[in-house]
Amino acid sequence: MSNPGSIGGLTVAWRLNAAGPFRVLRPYRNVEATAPCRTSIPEVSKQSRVALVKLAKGGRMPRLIVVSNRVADIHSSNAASSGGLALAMGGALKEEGGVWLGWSGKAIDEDDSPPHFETVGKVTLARIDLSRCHVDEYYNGYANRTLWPLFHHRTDLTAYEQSFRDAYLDVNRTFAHAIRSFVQPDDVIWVQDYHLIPLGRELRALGVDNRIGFFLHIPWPARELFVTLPQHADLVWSLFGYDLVGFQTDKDLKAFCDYFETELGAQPDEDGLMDLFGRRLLARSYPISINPSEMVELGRSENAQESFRRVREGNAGRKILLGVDRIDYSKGLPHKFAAFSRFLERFPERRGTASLLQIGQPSRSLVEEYQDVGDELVAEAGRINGRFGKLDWMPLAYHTQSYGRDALAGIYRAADVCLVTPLRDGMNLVAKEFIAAQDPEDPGVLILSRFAGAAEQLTEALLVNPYDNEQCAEAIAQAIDMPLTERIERWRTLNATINRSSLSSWKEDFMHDLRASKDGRHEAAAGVFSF
Ligand code: GDG
Repeated sequence: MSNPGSIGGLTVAWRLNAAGPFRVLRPYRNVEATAPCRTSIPEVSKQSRVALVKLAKGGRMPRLIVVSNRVADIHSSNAASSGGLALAMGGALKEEGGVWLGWSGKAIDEDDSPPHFETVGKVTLARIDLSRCHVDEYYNGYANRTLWPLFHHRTDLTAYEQSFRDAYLDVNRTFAHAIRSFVQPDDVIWVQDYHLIPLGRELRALGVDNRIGFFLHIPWPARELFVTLPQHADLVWSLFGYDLVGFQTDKDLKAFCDYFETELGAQPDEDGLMDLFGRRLLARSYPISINPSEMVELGRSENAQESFRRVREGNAGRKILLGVDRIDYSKGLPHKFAAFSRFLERFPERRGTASLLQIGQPSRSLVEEYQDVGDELVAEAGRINGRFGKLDWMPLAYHTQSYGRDALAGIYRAADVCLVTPLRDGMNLVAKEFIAAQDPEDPGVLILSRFAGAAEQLTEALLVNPYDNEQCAEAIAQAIDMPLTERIERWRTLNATINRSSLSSWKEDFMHDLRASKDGRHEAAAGVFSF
């Protein structure tokens, strides 16, 4: 709900804040009224181009070119920030050789830079610095204030600004030009996530005829909400620049197909192929996973043993409930705290017998809605501790520092119960990491939101509706009381599921289908297509 106004020459958009007892109006964005971002396309130097072409010739062809918003530091596998995507892409690239292109994370005063290349072994990292304006309007704007909230069904937080969309298209164009400068005929391009939906179309418009795949890490929204996006058809249509589009779950794929059926009267065939206006798109689901053996291996490390010991000793004689989430409104953290509070209220005899350890990794802190969630959690944790705490028991520990992946493996193993309760989530890798890290003889219990993509596969978890306080409080009690035989039985099934579809098989399945995909490409290369 926004209502643009003007204060002292600034355009100010207002949103309704429903957090408190009163609904107050406050600005969610302060931008100069005019000044769109400048958009000169950066040139890749001849020297860099020659070096890259040489590299391509020296390596095993064809190369994989991965493109994502950020390029991870794949040379440090234990970096606190290394998530599933970094590990998957880093692994694929190290194995096959190739290039990873994306934003460096730097905001500069000038226009977007050409990529800076860094090659280690068979992998070249290509990092682009973005102008401050683009960071604000593309990254903090269209990606994280428009697409992220909308795709997570938070239309109340979605900002529909033309300048955001313009910057989004600019940055996608910048990336496309950078790729065109070094792409070789047999290279396969794999584009990641919602930041880069139009990249395939931009590449086609530049005559890039390679195989190009796209994977969406977040959920695809319900049609009724998606159509609130101005120029929604253009965004969808731009996906026809790809040969293959992958979703996390069958549910997402279904929502995507529903859009075509209802808005355009088109339907995919049983293989997922869609023909529309003479172009062809293959759409399938590829649930992302983890490499379970990596989690088991990390669990044996010294840091894991140490964190395991410290968590257990700090909670001696008590059940340990654990949460590990990015601080994001989609993760349902305030709902989780409320469920824990309800658990303590409903079962007074259990006070002092269990503690919740919530690890919250700060993210997107320049976006106001994220600051709001962070503030709310600190206040709520204090309220719960103030209300229920005793001299020798703090019910809820809320940490915002990052842990190494090895330390995290030990923390997972030390927990009796893991609460993964997002309001909406593409997959959720924490749920899978927790299962993989457990002791097979004495495994913990997973409480999982039915709205996480992972719930489609992990049906032996205790599935809950995170909006239902009572049900979540009961699930906590059930998890704590669960007999060992039932815990083992559930865990075995969950672990078998995870082992059937690892991160490596996710990547291989997608790459296999992408390499096998054909045509549509040539028609797409021919034209500019937009609604
Ligand atoms: C998006 C989609 C989809 C967390 N704290 C620490 C830490 N983490 C790691 C976890 C896990 C990763 O971050 C979080 O992954 P999720 O899957 O839960 O969530 P998103 O970041 O929202 O990711 C999601 C995913 O993409 C992949 O497709 O599953 O649905 O939203 O790996 O372990 N890692 C370390 N220290 C921490 O303190 N090292």
